[in-house]
Amino acid sequence: MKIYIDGKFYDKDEAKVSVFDHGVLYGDGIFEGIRAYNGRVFRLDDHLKRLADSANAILLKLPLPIPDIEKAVLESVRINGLKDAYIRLVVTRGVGDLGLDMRKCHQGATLFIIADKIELYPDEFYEKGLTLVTSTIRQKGLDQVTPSVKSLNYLANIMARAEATAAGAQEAILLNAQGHVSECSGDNIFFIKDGKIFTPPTSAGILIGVTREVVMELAETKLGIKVIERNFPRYDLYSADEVFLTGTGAEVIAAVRIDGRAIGKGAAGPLTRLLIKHFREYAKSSGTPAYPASPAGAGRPVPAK
Ligand code: PXG
Repeated sequence: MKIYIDGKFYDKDEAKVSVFDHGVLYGDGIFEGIRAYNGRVFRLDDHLKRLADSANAILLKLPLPIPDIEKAVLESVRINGLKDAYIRLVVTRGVGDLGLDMRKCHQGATLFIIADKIELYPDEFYEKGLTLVTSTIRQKGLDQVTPSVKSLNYLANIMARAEATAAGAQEAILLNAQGHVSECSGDNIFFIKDGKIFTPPTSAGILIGVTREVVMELAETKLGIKVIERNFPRYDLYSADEVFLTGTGAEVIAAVRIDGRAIGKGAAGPLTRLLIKHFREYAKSSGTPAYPASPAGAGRPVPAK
């Protein structure tokens, strides 16, 4: 495995950052989790836009212009010979003396990219659905560093996930300070009631998921259903016809048990199944190619969206 760090590729054992990196010392940095399907990087433009927005929000100057970061991502997939991949892109504040002052990081930000094989939920989870619990940990408020910044501070999410694991569940729901549902530890959440699809708005405190946006588009274009963004309490999940999660890792996946209650019929529902199907078809047929197109015209370059 070759890992990109600041313009060079290193073997896995040699790929290291300094103990003085403020990403390590303070969690001062941002990241993206991206997927490639069959040699094409899914929604790369959207991920890089979100990275730029996160950087701007935390006053971090990216070490490279976005087009150069895009090239580094594609090269990382290529050099590792990957077709289906999970790409982890991290930008830290870089090396600096001890202390919170970001001006200590004179050398500027560090960018590293890991491109690896992807680990997925077993197939049966897409049929049977996931079990969720509500975490005791509250979502960060909008008056804090907003959850829309994909920052290196994931402790709350990690603790919430540990609560889910301890309860025999796969994911944890985070309520915000108002008691509204925001999102899960690593996924956005939706519910379906009477043929309508609902999801929390960005003002509930969520990561604006790339998969969330794709699913909202697919729901509209393929199912003819507009997704309604509104605040809602857990009650709306308990009494929903279907609940599903979206995320780069999980894609679209049903949630069939929440806090001990069965949701709908207790298995992946019909609209969720349709969305899973449309999402997979779309994911396979789109994305930015990491490899040059073959001469026969197979795998012609496809626009990034
Ligand atoms: N909410 C949170 C808190 C997330 O971390 C999502 C929603 C879904 O966003 P996307 O853009 O993926 O649709 C996430 C995404 C990892 C990993 O390595 C985590 C995510 C994505 C990919 C990998 O744990 N979280």
